[in-house]
Amino acid sequence: MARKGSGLTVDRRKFLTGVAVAGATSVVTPQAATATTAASAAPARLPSALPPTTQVIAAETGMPQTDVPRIGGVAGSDYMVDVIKTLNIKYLPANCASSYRAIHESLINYGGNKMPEFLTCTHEESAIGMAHGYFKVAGKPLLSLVHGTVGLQHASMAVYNAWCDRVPVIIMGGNDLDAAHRPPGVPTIHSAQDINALVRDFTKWDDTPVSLQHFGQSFVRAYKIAMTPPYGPVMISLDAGLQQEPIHDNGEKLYIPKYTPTSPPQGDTGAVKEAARLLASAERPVIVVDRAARTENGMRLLVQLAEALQARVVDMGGRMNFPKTHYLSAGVATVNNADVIIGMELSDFWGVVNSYVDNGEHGIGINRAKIKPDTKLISISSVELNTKSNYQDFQRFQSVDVSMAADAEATLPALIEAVKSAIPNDRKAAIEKRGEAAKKSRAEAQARNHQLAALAWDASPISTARLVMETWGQIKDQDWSLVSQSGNVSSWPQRLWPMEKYHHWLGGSGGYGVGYGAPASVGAALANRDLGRFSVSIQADGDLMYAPGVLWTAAKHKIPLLAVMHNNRGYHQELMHVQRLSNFRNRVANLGNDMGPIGTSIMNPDIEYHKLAESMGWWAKGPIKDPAELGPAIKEAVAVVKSGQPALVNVWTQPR
Ligand SMILES: Cc1ncc(C[n+]2csc(CCOP(=O)(O)OP(=O)(O)O)c2C)c(N)n1
Ligand SMILES: [Mg+2]
Repeated sequence: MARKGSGLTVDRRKFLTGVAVAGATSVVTPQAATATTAASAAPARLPSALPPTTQVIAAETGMPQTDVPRIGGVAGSDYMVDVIKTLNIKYLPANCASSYRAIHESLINYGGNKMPEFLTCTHEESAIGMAHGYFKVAGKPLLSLVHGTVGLQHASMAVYNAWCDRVPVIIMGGNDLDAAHRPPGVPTIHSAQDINALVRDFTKWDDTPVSLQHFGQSFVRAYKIAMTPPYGPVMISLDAGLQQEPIHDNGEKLYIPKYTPTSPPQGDTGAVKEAARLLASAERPVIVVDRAARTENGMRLLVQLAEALQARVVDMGGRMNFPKTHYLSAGVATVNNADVIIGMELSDFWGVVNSYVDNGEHGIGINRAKIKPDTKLISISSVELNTKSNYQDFQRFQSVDVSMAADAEATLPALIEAVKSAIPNDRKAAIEKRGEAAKKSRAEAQARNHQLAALAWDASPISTARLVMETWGQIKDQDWSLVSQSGNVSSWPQRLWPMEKYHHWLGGSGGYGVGYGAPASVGAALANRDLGRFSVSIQADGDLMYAPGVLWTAAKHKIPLLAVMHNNRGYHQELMHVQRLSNFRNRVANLGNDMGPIGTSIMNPDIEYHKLAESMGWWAKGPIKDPAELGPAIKEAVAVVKSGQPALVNVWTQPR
């Protein structure tokens, strides 16, 4: 390679090799460029192209600077990694971005890519969705990093789902605040005054630390707030300068604040007593639960409360709250006859005790109370401690008789004791009788479910009941976990599978933002992998197509997951909306050449999901249209998953 002022002509190939070795930090000196070109002037000839600019000449011929600047001191982001490591966060699903390059570099080089381990994601929504699913199995939050503006914009729906589902996720967004010194062009376009504003309405807390010590406090505080029930996502804006600059010695010694978990809020003693009195003296008490069991222990406590009262339990399904196999497990219609209802962590108390019919007589909804006017209502809800104004996840206002702003699981031990001591001796026989009646009606409901499941058993495309039961037939001997059910398969798993362990069902998205199913399944499967469990998802077609790249992340990081597709070739939920409204307006729906109103089908061309999955490193099979082929295909897939790989079976299904 030419050296400064050597006067030699430059061999272009050799020069480029040199630049590549020197790397992107190489800088050339313009003086050298001038000297070299002057000395190597060739005989005049007609130009065949535009002459090179000064910069091009310099880049082609100049001497790479050998004294590349190095950091003088310890990187600020190394301290950030030290702080993060104290909280034992196992994984960091993220899509890379320059605005957080400094902490990225520290995490993988200084931190050794352990605790947390970086998981390469192809979309920010996938990263947050994975963290969401992971928490519901592991009970521990993950950290994600995003490009503060565009990355956070991509992530935002998944953040909203986590917010509505009361799931903690710690998000940090890179941002370059210093307008006078940040690089112009793209880094400036990707900066904002306040990136957190984008998600402020649906995060529990956010901060923008301006010093490293401030970061230390913010990160531990963010973790603590996220992990105090009601859980929720939190956001930290990470200034590029703060990450990149060395730690300044200003006489202050950086320290890492100690994290102590906050104990969850319990219901007030007087309110607990009053609730117990109402429940103990009720004729037909009903317990309704949604996100009541935060842990396995929550389930155990709910069984104790239900058995003490011989009260039926309606599980709204936000979590696995109560064993489906228990004789006191009941459907939501049970509330109609109740004289006392206790609702625990309900996302929609109004919706439990009222019915609403869409597209009513005048094109508007019709509301009807389901319960009697004198039915007493008790509520335990931690979400009341954390209400925000803008997004309407708090649902319609429901008046209740006893209202506790408290965590249900933390309140249950006191409530169980209070109920036991409030039951008078002369009521015990009547309470036992209630249990007998519950056993009978549950057996009848189960028989009805089996009859209904048998309908269209041999249909092609395959019925959703058959899909669900063929899957069950192949996984029942595993320590299985249904990590997600996207789309709608008429709740057949809940109706037919013997769900009784906390990890048998994880609940839905919370915010009903479609696209949750695929990433949340992968995140939950990751947590299950580490616990030695078998993960299965029922994967809808529409849900998968929002961001299918998460399939690649599962294969890349060896996350075993069985995805059985509910491929009804459409957005069936929306198909029904447009169809029903067309009926209401006395119009024949315009189907184009598809099976549903234009805009609601995913067909012509039909997506070959098995090929899509295969292209990203999955074992896959399909499309399965003949129900007789389904069991054997799933069996093969189960063997693959047990060997540690993800597998997808693309099944053509009935709409619902
Ligand atoms: C992000 C987002 N976009 C659009 C919707 C509206 N939406 C609700 S259900 C649904 C259909 C989803 O299709 P699929 O996952 O295949 O389930 P299916 O209804 O077909 O069973 C859509 C588009 C939504 N809830 N979230
Ligand atoms: Mg669909």
